[in-house]
Amino acid sequence: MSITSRLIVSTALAFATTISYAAPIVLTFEGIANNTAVGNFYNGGAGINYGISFSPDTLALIDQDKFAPGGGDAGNFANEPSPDTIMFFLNSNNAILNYSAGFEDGFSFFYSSATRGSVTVWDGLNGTGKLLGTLSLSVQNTLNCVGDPTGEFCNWTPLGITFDGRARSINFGGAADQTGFDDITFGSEIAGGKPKPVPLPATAALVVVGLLALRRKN
Ligand SMILES: [Ca+2]
Ligand SMILES: [Ca+2]
Ligand SMILES: [Ca+2]
Repeated sequence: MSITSRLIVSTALAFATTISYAAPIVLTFEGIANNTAVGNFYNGGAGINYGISFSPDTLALIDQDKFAPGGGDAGNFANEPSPDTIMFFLNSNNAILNYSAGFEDGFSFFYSSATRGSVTVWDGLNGTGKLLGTLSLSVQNTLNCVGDPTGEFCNWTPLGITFDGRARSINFGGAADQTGFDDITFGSEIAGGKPKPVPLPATAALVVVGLLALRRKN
């Protein structure tokens, strides 16, 4: 292999590294039973094991339209981003998400709220350490609504932030009881995650490499 072709190979590898990054993690809460604690569902439970745990008063809630009329104490919501399950906190003093491995770059979710509130991002576990960011929630749960077919918490707004450092916990205590969450997203400020980057087609990559090679000769 000549020095020229080694240079071309290293250029191609650099391209591959630049255009690939970890896909954001999105928690949809699908698969958790109605009025059941989220708890360790995503921490070695029945869901994907992300090492993400929720404090005890965190419940999954399923849209009441999924049940027969009068068929239980289910969710009064509509138009949830990923049907039919959302998450909410019963107790504002105990509304913590811990992500032991931590995450970077961004945090986001969809919410529907009947009260103003805030959600905070921390670099330590259990809402401790350095405050990395605050997301402010407004009262918007009934705005511009049509049901699916019914539910008063029918407007869901994406909300997200970017931050520096590595986050390990979220405190939802400023938004408990009157706020629903869905598609909680780690690693992106866009709720539900960014579209996956499209890898360069092989032919396009070869053209780029070829052009670089041509330029190097000049
Ligand atoms: Ca629904
Ligand atoms: Ca509904
Ligand atoms: Ca969902």
